[in-house]
Amino acid sequence: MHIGTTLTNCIIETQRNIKSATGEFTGLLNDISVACKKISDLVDKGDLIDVLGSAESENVQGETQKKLDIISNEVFISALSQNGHVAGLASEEMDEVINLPEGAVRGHYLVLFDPLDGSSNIDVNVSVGTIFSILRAPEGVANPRAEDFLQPGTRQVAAGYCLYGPSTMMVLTTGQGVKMFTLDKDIGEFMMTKGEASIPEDTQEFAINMSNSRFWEAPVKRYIDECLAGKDGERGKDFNMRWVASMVAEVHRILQRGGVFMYPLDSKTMAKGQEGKLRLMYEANPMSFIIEQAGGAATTGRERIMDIDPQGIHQRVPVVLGAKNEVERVTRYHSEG
Ligand code: AHM
Ligand code: MG
Repeated sequence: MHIGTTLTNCIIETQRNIKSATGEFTGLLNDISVACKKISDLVDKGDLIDVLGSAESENVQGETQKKLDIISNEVFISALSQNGHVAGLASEEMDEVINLPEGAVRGHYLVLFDPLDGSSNIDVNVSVGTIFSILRAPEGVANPRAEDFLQPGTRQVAAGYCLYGPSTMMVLTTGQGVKMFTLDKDIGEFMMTKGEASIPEDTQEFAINMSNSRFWEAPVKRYIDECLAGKDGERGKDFNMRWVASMVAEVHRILQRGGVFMYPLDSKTMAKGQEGKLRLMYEANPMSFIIEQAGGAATTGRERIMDIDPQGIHQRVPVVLGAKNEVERVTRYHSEG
């Protein structure tokens, strides 16, 4: 597969190498790319078509929904439920898992997604994205229940995100490395612009919401303090910091130029009965799959994210991901207490 090939061709070529492939997975990735193109178009038009601002409703997690959260969710569900490629869907914006209407053709896959991650950024014209995780559906189940979706990240068949930034980019893994595609809006196709993303093992750049520092646990404080001490401290080198507040943009930066991203456990979220901010099934797991496939690592600080046995569709977990040596250091600090 060469730079400049279309996402569609790339998916077809991958399918050719799998003897038992039926074309269903290819069809599913195509449905996802169509949904992302539609969302990209809505994000582009923004205020021109009155899609910005709050919808004045709350999702299951008690977060205020933006108009575009709701519209993107509808776009994704409609693009994925009509072509017989999925058995069921689960979304950040929906309390329950989504079953297909009676009579609709069922496929063999389950897709979990966050239709518009980082949507607090949407009204200020900063990058947002769609994240998705693809799992196999259990055989012979017409209407999968939540339990059927609760598979560890290691069972993901594919994962990806679409970043709506200055360019719209689709980043995808099927477990054989990470490929990047840029949307050519003139011809409506995602074109491959990077065949093999790879994250350097070391870095001098970290991303964390510093305003939460007083709520962090000691190991995270220790790690960040050492980064801030720079050349004069333990690490003997200066660090730079970035925080977009849009996980898709942070992960994309790490894939492009390295770094470490953390949304650790903190006493603020614990007080709300939550184990972290980010959601395991449609944020942490797909991003961990991508990061690991690019040579990085992803843990909660205590365990590998993709090994977690999920307990709920909307379960939250602490996240530390990116440059392997940095993630290992943070994990070591947790084990040292
Ligand atoms: P969302 O799914 O409601 O958009 O929340 C997830 C986002 C992540 O993209 C980002 O890393 C984080 O929330 C930002 O949190 P904060 O506002 O605390 O900086
Ligand atoms: Mg999100």
